[in-house]
Order: sequence, then C-alpha cells, then structure tokens
Amino acid sequence: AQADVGVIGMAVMGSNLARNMAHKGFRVALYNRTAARTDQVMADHGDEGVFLPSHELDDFVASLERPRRVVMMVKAGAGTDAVIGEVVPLLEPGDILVDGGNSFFKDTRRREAALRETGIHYVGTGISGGEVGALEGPSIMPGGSKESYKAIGPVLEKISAHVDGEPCCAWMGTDGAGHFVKMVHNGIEYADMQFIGEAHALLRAAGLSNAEASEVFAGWNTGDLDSYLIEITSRVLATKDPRGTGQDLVDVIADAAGMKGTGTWTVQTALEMGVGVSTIGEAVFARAVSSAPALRAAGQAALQGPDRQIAVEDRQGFIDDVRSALWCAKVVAYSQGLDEIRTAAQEYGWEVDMAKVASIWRDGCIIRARLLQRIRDEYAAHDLTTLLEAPSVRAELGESQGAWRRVIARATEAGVPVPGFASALGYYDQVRAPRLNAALTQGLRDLFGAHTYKRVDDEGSWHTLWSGDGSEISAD
Ligand code: NBP
Repeated sequence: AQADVGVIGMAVMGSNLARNMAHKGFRVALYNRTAARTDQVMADHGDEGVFLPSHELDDFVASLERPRRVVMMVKAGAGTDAVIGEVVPLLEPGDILVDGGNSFFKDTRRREAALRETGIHYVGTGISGGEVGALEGPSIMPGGSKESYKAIGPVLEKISAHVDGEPCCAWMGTDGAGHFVKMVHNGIEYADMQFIGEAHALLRAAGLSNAEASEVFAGWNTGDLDSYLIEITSRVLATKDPRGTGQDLVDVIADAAGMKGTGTWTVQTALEMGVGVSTIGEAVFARAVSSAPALRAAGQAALQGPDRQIAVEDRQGFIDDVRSALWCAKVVAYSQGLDEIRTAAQEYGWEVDMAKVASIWRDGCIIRARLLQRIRDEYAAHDLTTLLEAPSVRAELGESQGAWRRVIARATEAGVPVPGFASALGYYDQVRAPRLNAALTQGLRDLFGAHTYKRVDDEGSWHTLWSGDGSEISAD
C-alpha cells in the first residue's frame, strides 16, 4: 500500500509530526537529506504505526498516493528553498506541498506564486506547540488555496489539538495567510512573556520569594489568566538550580533573552502596514536591551534612581492589582496582534475569520489560554474593529484599569521597569482619547516643512504662511 502523506525533514519537529500522523492511523512516508536520521526514527519509533521510509527522494515521492501530500519540516530560509528545488520536479499538478516550518510570509507568497503556474499547491502552514505539540497535537494554521485545504485539511485537522471536539486547525486564507497568522502568534507570545516577566519582577519588588511568586502564578492559573505560559511560569519559578547550589534556577539564569526573529518580523511588518503593535515592539526591544551588556554596564554605573523596592501594606491587594494589570496588558497585546492580522487580510485579500484564528489558538500552541475562548465568542457574535470594544472585554478593562494604573504608578515610583504594562496602558488611553497630540504634530510639520494639515471644521488641506503674514491658504 502507498502512503497517505509524506514528511520531509526528520529533525525533532518533522519526526514528531510524522509519528503523530501515524498514531492517528495515516500511512506516513519519511525522508530526510541525511538518511541516518530517517533510520534512527525507524529504529526508535518504527513500531508506532505504518511508516514507509526512503533514503532517496524519488523513492519517497513514488511511495505516495496521488494527489501527493508532502509536508516539509526543514529549516526555514535556504533549507526550505533547497528542498522545494529538489522535490518540485518530482511532483505533478494537483499535488500538495506543505511548508510547516517557520517561514516568513513574504517568502511563502513568493514560493506559492512561483508554483501556482505548475499546478502544484503550495501550502504555507504555521505550526505551534513546540516538539511536544507536534507529537501530541499542535495548533495548525494553513494557508494556500482553498482547494488544497480539501485534500490536506482533513489530515492536519486530525493531528491537531482539539477543544470540545473542534480541531485547532482551520484554513486561514490564501498564499501566506497561514504563516502570517503564525508570525503574529509568536509576536503575541513575546508580549505575553514580557508581561509575565514584569509581573514577576513586581512581586519580587514587593518582597515575595520566587517560591511565593510561583504559588501566586499557580493561583492565577485557576482563573481568568489560565494559560500555558502562566502554568510553566509557576513551574520555572518553583525550580531549584539543578547544580545543587540551593539557589532558585531563575536567579542563576543569565538575564539576557534570545530571539529567533519572528517577533521582529511581526513588528517590522506592522511598521510597514502602519499598525500599532506597541506591546509586541516593547517585548522585542526589551529582549534587545537585556542582551546589550555594554549598554547595561554603562547604565548601571551612571544612572541614579530608586532601589526597586515596593513597600506594600496590603500584600494581597497588591498581588490582585498585578493580576489585573497582567490581564489588561495581555488583552491589549492580543488586540494589537489581531489588528495586524485584520489589516494584512485587507491588504493581501485574505478571507481571515478572526473568530477562527482565536479558536485554533485555544489549544496546542504556546499562547493557548482561557481568554481565547472569550475572544472567539466575541468575534463570532460581533463585527469588531478592535477586540477592546468587545462587550465583555471593555467591561472588564473598565473595572480593572484602576489596578492597572496603580501598578504602573507604583512600579514607576520604585524604578521597576514595566515597559510592557505601560505601553499597553498608553495604547488603551490613546485609542479612547477624543483628541490626540497629533494635532500639534501636524502644526509643527506644517511650520517646518509645509506638510499641510486638515481642519476639524472644514474640508481640504491647509497651510499657514508661518514666515509670511500668518494667514492660511488652501493647499489643495
Ligand atoms: P531544524 O530547523 O533544525 O532543521 C533541520 C532539518 O532541516 C533537518 O531535517 C535537516 O536535514 C533539514 N535541512 C537543512 Br537544515 N538544510 C537542508 C537542505 N539544504 N536540504 C534538505 N534538508 C535540509 O529542525 P526543527 O527544529 O525540527 O524545525 C523544523 C521547522 O519547524 C523549522 O522551520 C522550525 O522553525 C519550525 N518549528 C520549530 C519549532 C520547534 O519548537 N523546534 C516549533 C515550530 C516550528 P539534515 O538532517 O540532513 O541536516
């Protein structure tokens, strides 16, 4: 019998995805550039299902039922282009080539456009959940043609995580839509982790030990903030140094955060489209500052300020305030990220269903959270310009904003850096303000560069003769 689906790339993600497929009853063809990896997967897991391993790519392609369904799980960038170059000549019109790696959506658009003429369906697919997710059920965000989803959708849905019987996998839109949604997922993940870090720093500044903070996070995980990232935060904070120094592990980890680039892509893309994703930007910048030792050494030596201690009389009250601030900031990050997706959908002509996006992030992926159920329900019930206006969201933001403001005020007075919390609140106050300082900006631009301005009480564009008689002239 031939294989139902094939996987190229037997590193951790590809092999786990192939095993997941086999566990779900699919016959899975396997191929990896370095054949020893394929042999290793067969030796370790060959008895878990029906696998058809090949050492040669043409044998792999020949082992697949038509139309062929091939999933690539290789390094994004040059690795992906190399595999496309080798496998495409062996495929036929109607076959489907899925890129399950973390490709940049513009690369996916380019590759999809190039293959469209050959009749081969190129399906850029975001997959989140890390290695455990790949094995046990990730969140899957496929793009590509609607037609291709009919053939590949059932396989991807079956191996994805499920919530109440619904798969955490849905067609996101044509060409690069799937990778775009995955990119923003990662951007939100950056913001989420930055906020969690700020919450932890605040709890520590108020005198809690890491063990106590771990318990606070565990408690939060039973309520509104219930999410994978909060759960593992509790776990990390409760962990002692494996070297037996007796210290908490978090205290011996160097405070320089790394990144692989998806957060930066999210912000760059938002900048190009003119969408405000300040919280994600702050998270990316916070990692950059953390990883700038010379800057930090200079700052530590030169700059004065308070000692980052927060004296709290009502400890539980303060903890509750931090919880509220974390929830509010998190909602703003989701709102900004979803706004970026909505804007891209308009720009690129994708039919992205925002309720579906929230729905498939409910489980399997790194940002899975109880909040996503509410976001899904709100988008399903209302045509929202911003998540912030959703009835249940705006009501809770309204109630919790006092705590959010108090936390930022306390942090600022004490010198605890909270760029994420503060930028989220800045955005909230910006979008609700009837007048913004942009009026003065326009005035300044008109004075120094004759950039003109519009008026609140008239049509058209205007310019004041700043160095002339001070009168106003039409600039149309
Ligand atoms: P890697 O990203 O480490 O890639 C290793 C695989 O790429 C190996 O199979 C390797 O073959 C293959 N490869 C490379 Br590198 N260059 C190649 C070329 N020129 N031709 C053919 N094959 C080539 O693997 P991974 O960590 O399993 O991730 C796979 C994809 O999934 C990536 O795009 C990654 O960004 C994405 N992803 C990863 C995670 C995660 O948690 N790790 C989560 C979500 C998405 P070889 O064995 O012959 O060297």
